[in-house]
Amino acid sequence: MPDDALIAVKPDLAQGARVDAARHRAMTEEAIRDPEGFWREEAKRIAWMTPPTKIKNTSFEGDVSIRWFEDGVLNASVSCLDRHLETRGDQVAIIWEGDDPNSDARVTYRELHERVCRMANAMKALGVRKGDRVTLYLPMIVEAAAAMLACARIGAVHSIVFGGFSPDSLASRIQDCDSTLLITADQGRRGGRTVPLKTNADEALRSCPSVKHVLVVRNTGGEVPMQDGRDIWCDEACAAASPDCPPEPMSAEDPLFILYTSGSTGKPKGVLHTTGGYMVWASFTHELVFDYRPGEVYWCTADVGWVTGHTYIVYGPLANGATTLMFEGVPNWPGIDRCWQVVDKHKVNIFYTAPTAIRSLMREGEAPVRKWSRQSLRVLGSVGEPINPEAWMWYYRVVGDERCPIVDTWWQTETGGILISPLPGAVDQKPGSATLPLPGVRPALVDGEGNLLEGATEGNLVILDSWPGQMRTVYKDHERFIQTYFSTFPGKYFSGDGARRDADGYYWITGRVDDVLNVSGHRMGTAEIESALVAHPKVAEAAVVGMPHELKGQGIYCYVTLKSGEEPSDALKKELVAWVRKEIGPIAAPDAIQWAPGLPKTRSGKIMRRILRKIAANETDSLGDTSTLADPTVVQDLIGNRVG
Ligand code: 6R9
Repeated sequence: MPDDALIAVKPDLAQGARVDAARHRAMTEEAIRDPEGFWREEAKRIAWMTPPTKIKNTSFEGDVSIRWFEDGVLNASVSCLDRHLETRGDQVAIIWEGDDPNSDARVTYRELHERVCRMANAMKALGVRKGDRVTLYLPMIVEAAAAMLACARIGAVHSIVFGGFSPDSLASRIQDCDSTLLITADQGRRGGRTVPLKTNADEALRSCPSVKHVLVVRNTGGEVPMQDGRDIWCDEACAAASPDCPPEPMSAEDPLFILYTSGSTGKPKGVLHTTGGYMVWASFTHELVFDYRPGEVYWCTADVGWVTGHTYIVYGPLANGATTLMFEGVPNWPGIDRCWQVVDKHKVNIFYTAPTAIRSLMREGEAPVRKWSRQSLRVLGSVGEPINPEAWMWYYRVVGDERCPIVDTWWQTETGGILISPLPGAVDQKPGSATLPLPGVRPALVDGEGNLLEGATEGNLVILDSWPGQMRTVYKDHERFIQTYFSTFPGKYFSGDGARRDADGYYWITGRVDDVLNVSGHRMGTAEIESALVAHPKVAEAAVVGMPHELKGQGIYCYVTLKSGEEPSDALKKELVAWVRKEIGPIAAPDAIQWAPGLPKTRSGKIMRRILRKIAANETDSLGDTSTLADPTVVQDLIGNRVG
């Protein structure tokens, strides 16, 4: 697809939009010209006990200090709950759709408020105080959102560990932040199977002396052992607790949550977000990027165990008084059409998912999508990895019937919320491009030495100045924070991603820079080659890594998953090599293609290239940590069928 393929903003969308092109330009200019004034105004979108007078106090130099709205006082749960009671107390806050298509629930703002207050009081009764850390290990049930907000209510810092993580991963995350309380459930449900959360938690807690109590949500009703004195049923504790819980006054820079995320090296980092700036950013970006309008049903398919679930299932939508859909299940169970069935059932207006999900649905063809009306859909979103133009077009053409704009949202756990994305009513889209920065975001591209690059070019993606939603530190390790994000290019935040900027100033994220190949002195994004492969009609998914190559420095090693029904053959390999040569140029011709029935992915759907690089390099005795893989058996299969 040519770069200049442009899908213009539809006039009807621009008309009713929260932000149109003119407003987008004005906001962008204003935020650069007068950040203090701009953010002083935007801060009013959330509820303050004491409004801030000091707006921005940030430095990317030296010790790196980031403070926003620092003399403001607030409680995040008030913005998400209390302030809506008068205007929309009986509006549905959360639609819960169970794993089983016959189970769902609706919780109004008033009901959610009461549930949160009861849980907050139950936590208080167990001795949890402001500043204490509470780990959440929960399935996608309403209690997960309630527990987050209950922590916020009393000033406790939540740390969510994705329910698919192993007991070991849970234990190390509890140990790092010394949580005193764990909130979990008897079991979770996903794709018709149960997940043994309480049993996993028991195993983890053997090495977590800091945890004094465990609140256990009765979810499946499955039989689980309860340890006397330590484990308490959540429903009983909440029933006994008062529904009245005054919100704890928090300083804007008091921590709201910790979320562990893996970097390129070492153990997962505890990314720390604070209260005021994060809430402003969550609300601002959710409203602008999804063009959220009152009364609409909004569905983000992420899990609350990831940052996307924090900002775009709970804090952003609830701060904006939205109806947010929480889905317990998986996109392909009981049928491959589950997402569209849910869209029709709940009349979803805004749908936000990951490219990996789109590609796997695309693999099954159009019929399962066409079976459902999807008439309610208005805006579609993508997040988590670069979306190749073919998947983008399929999403646009088949899922959105060429009616819904696609917002390809670039951001990271560290950024708290979206930084680069089109706005549905303001920014023309280009398939595969995250397009332009949001107002107040100052991205730039730098070369290897940190020199700023101008115009249409390619380089390392940095951010020049702070935005309110930025992480403040690595929990208990500020040195690592500085080291990881501010030492490669001193004075600038380094994202770890590479990007291209075209003549229109649009950004095209090429992937992590550690995934960039250097073939005969030519730099190439693995995402570019993957995108070309996936554009072939027989290819469902592809992952490309570098491998040591005598002549070229690095050779191109491709793992290719074919669409169902397609047969692997040597002839097809040749065809694919020729295809990539044609799509990108001879320099991109793959040196090796391996058929991969499955790719090693984390449970959030990210391909673990580190492992693929090792297999390609035939260094399979040093694969490193594979504990975060969704399906570890995939790796053995790939090793057994290595090429070359
Ligand atoms: C929100 C989230 C962050 C990394 C990021 C980048 C990749 C996310 C993207 C994207 C291209 C997009 N990424 N969104 N790449 N286009 N729209 O995913 O956070 O889990 O911390 O991952 O994901 O490489 O650096 P996180």
